[in-house]
Amino acid sequence: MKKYAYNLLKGTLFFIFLLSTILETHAQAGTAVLITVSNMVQSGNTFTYDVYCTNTGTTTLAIRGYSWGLNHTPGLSNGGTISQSFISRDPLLAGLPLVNPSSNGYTASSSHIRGTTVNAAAGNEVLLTTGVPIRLATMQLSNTVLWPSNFNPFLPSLPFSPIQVISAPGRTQCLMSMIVTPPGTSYVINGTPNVGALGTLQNLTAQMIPSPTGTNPFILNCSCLSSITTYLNLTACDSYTWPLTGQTYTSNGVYTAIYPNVFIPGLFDTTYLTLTINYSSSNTSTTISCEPYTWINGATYTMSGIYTYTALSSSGCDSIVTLMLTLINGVKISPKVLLSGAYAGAGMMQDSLRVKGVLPLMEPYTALNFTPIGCPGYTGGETTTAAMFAVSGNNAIVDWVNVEIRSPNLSYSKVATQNALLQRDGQIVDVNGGPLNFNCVCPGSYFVTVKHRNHLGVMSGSTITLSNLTQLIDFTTSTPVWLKPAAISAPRENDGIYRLLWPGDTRTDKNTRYSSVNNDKEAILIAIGIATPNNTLSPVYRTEDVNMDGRVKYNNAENDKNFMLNKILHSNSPVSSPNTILMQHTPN
Ligand SMILES: [Ca+2]
Ligand SMILES: [Ca+2]
Ligand SMILES: [Ca+2]
Repeated sequence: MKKYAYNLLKGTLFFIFLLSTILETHAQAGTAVLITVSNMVQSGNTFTYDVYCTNTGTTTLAIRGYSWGLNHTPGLSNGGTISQSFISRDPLLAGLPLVNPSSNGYTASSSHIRGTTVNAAAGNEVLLTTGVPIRLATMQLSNTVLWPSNFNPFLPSLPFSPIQVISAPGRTQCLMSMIVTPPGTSYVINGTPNVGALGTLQNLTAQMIPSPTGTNPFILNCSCLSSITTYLNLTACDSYTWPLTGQTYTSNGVYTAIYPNVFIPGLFDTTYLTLTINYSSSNTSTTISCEPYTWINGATYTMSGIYTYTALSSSGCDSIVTLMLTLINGVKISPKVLLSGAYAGAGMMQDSLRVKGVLPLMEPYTALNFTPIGCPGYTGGETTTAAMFAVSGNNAIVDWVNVEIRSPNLSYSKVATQNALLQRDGQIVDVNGGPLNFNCVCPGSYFVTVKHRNHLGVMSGSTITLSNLTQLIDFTTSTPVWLKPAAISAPRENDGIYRLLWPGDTRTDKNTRYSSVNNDKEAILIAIGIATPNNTLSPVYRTEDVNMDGRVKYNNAENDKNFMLNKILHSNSPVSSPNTILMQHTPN
């Protein structure tokens, strides 16, 4: 019995309704009451739950009677029949009328669970101390069959909707009969004015504790009751499409996915994704080079072009780099020489080797151990076509020659070489008949050398400025050529007007010698057979064919031995004899 409350507030009655959860937010001051439903405990085909009441305001209240209602999810009965009974309540409430003294408070047709008292007689009210939860009832629901498996009776749809304590058609929501002190005063109860003397009926909203989506949700018939909460950290480049949401994210953030638990219908799991987005980058560089260009990707480019390379940045994202490369297109030259062995006079040569069909389509110099130097991958081996050899007249091909571009410094090192074709008029062309293009040589000053397999080569007497405009280099005039130190023989043969390359180097060892060791005469004999010096090899393409008539002869008319000797004896170098040695005036 709470006489003090009765004496102060006799006859003053309030019915308190909390209309919505919004009003709950005002429940920290003034007059406010909170009803909570919690502590669901299952035992076979029964479960109990508690209903608590707390005076959450600052107004002193006394309770005279109370009722509540809960809607559960359809299907709870699982085909059976549900009944509800009162188990117990806080001993403080012993003076109030019992809950449901004459019925179980369950209505199957509306899935409604209800508890109700009648009001206590005036003077029997119970004081609700502010902030102290009082258990209004522990109730038990029983089913005639087992509950549905993994079933949440208070989870009607998604977990985002708070479990609402009831708004069932024809049913009163949670309500309590209250007495306030002091009497006869108007109060604002959760936003609704109440005049104590008249009394006002108001709805109360209860909330489930704990939340059905929390760590201990109301789930029947399941031992694995917890939702799964996952924290995920991911780093992606540019964007990330999260399979859990199907969304594509392009910026940093914490993203949430809520999705059904695969084991428990009605239970939802949550994953929090902390996403870091790094971005790809790209840039373009422009490079001009007159040499093969080796890029950051390790590749060496010998042609102008646009190249791209995809690397990984420090963040692990693509770093796309584009190279706009312009390569200088080398240098072009058009040298001119006359070979004494093939010389026909008047600045022209004969082309017996071509006429006799012994000229090879592939250059002979690589096989003679001339070192090919050029663009990356160049290994010599130039080939021409039968059509080139079908040309007659002044541009008919006499033979292959070897052309070198050499460094302007004293090393005279070879920068590039090319095997080319020599025309009857002395012009040297490439395998297609055009000027010689050294694609990988930068414009600049160079020495130029022309060599022949059985003639003594020459080098320009000074450096020549080369570019991609074809440079004529005429070794047939009196313009001085480079002189080899200590070499006493003339670098070229002088026919009075033209300069010719000395013939007779049958061994291709940069000299023409008729006598002594390693002389070029004996090579002729060896070629045709020492025991058969009168033999003739014909038609042949051989270095021993000094006069380039397609025959190798040691004796008799038009033999190569005497042709050689005749050139040596007329070399005047310094006083010619068969022992005179003609030297090639090139650095090597
Ligand atoms: Ca020509
Ligand atoms: Ca020789
Ligand atoms: Ca011959």
